[in-house]
Amino acid sequence: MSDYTPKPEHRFTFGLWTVGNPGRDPFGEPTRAVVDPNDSVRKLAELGAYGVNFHDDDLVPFGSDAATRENIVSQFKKTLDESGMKVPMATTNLFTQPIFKDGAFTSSDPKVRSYAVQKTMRAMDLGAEFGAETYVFWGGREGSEVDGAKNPLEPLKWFREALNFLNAYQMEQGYGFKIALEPKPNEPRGDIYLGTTGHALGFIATLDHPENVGVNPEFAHDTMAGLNFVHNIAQAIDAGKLFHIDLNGQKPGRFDQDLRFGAEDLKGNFYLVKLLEDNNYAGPKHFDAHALRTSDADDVWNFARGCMRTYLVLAEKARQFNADSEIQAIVSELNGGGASAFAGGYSKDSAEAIKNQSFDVGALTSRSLPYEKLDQLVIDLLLGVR
Ligand code: GLT
Ligand code: MN
Ligand code: MN
Repeated sequence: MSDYTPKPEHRFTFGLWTVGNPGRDPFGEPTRAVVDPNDSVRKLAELGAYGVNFHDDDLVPFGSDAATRENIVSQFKKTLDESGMKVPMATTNLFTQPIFKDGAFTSSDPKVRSYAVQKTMRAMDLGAEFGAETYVFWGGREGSEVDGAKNPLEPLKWFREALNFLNAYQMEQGYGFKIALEPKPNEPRGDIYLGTTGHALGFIATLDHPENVGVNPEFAHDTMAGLNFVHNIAQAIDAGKLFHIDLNGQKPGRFDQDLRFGAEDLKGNFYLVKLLEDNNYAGPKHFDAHALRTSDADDVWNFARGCMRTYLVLAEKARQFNADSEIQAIVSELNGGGASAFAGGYSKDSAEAIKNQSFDVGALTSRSLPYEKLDQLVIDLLLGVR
């Protein structure tokens, strides 16, 4: 029996807003008391997490005066020191306050856009005080319901201006952040700009300093769009842009459920963990999820334990997959063909050679692809009967 005890070296993190989620939803009041961030840190340390992440307003409530901010910050630093917990990522809340009702960086009001930039610079200062390495941009309100209201090219321009400005600010301050864009297709806006990981990757190439901008994909968000998260993460890794990841559970075609990691689509999550582990993903494994509204305060910690445990179990299953001789024989057989005739790149000679090459179309067509067999072996592995 393996040891599935989470340890700091696994780099599991939680947002203060995740374990602190009081169970409010659009139809109902909270079902749990608000949790003091210091208590969340102490409890998560006890459970073996590596660190916590926060929005500016999660730690220092919106509108706090300078003295209040000072007190909160010094107490929180003390708690982190005592517990050994880190703050690897920080972000800005640009969605709760009504001023952001029509967007922050993509509001058509230039004063709102400037205010959003001011709030983000201050939040970057706060994140840097805690040693954050990654700075996330989730544009929950950056979207529309009425596309007649603004030329859809403008929000892209405004978003780019804001990101370029803020990246220059943090570079000048010497914060050294890796900037990570977090896409989502919809909710709370009817449609959110740059709705998927692929959209974000395309947009990054248009920035002044694309080199330190990457993505923070979330399982729930790409799954809401009906996409294959594993493929999206592979594309982010291929582009050298997987700076951070939000792990959780989600059924396709629903609102953003933010369920416990592994609560849905175990097979998809298995391939996701395998991809991360096989490629030595070294960033934080952040659980952006929350306990069910039906949970009481104690059950929240069952939720947090469950996220980490399932990851570790799936990591072990990935090792088993890699060591299973029957599975590996099939995989090698399927992939044993070597390189294509054009893999070495274009030349006049190779073009000529391929043009003249003869192919046994019948034999190639009738090649056996025992995917059913392979998939059932994976099912047996995951169900623990292998
Ligand atoms: C919010 C959202 C998440 C983002 C957080 C970062 S806030 O909870 O649903 O997906 O990661 O801003
Ligand atoms: Mn989510
Ligand atoms: Mn998220």
